[in-house]
Amino acid sequence: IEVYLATSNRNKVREINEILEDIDINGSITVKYIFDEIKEDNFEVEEYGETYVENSVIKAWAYSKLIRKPVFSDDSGLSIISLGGFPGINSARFMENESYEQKMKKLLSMLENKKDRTAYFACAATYFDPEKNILVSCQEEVYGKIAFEIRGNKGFGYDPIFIPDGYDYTFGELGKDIKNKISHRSKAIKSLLLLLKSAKIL
Ligand code: ITT
Repeated sequence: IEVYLATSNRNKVREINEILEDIDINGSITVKYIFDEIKEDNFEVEEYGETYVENSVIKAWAYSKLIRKPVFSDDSGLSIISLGGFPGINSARFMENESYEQKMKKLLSMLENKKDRTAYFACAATYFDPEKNILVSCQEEVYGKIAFEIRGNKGFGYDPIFIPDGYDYTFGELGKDIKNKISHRSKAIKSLLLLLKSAKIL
């Protein structure tokens, strides 16, 4: 089966397809990048929700209008406990016009006088079928610590400052095989597929 992913972020498409490689739900399943098929240069979704799940539903609903087919969506972010969960659902919008290097440097400087470096990545995954009106969402997290410096260049976004529990390296150093075994996105996609399979939706 092929399902469109309601996102403007190609990294998510790549990563979810890597995760789906080992999964069999009545055959193989892959996600497709909507903007490879539909050219909508000015398409933007306002993510006005207050939770990851709400924002993933908002994206699934908005993108399904573009293609009128079932979609998956992903809303995710990094929450740092001693910063009150910041940047959280604002992980993409925080310092929006700066590079991820600048964004990570800023977070490291905000942690300079904090003892607790606990953080988690969260991912809400949604499936929405606009014709049958089926909506299924779930959320998963991976806990860890914020590193003392930017380390590694694998992955994307905040991966080079996140050290998952049980490891001494950042997601930026660990690479896709380990990341895709334990990440928030991998757990959320697997939970979503389990829900869809047990409800006989997929
Ligand atoms: P769409 O909304 O179009 O899907 P986006 O990149 O804006 O794309 P989000 O609103 O979900 O996506 O924001 C997620 C942010 O959290 C984004 O800045 C990512 O860099 C960061 N993030 C999410 N998952 C991550 C991961 O696995 N590794 C590193 N950073 C991640």
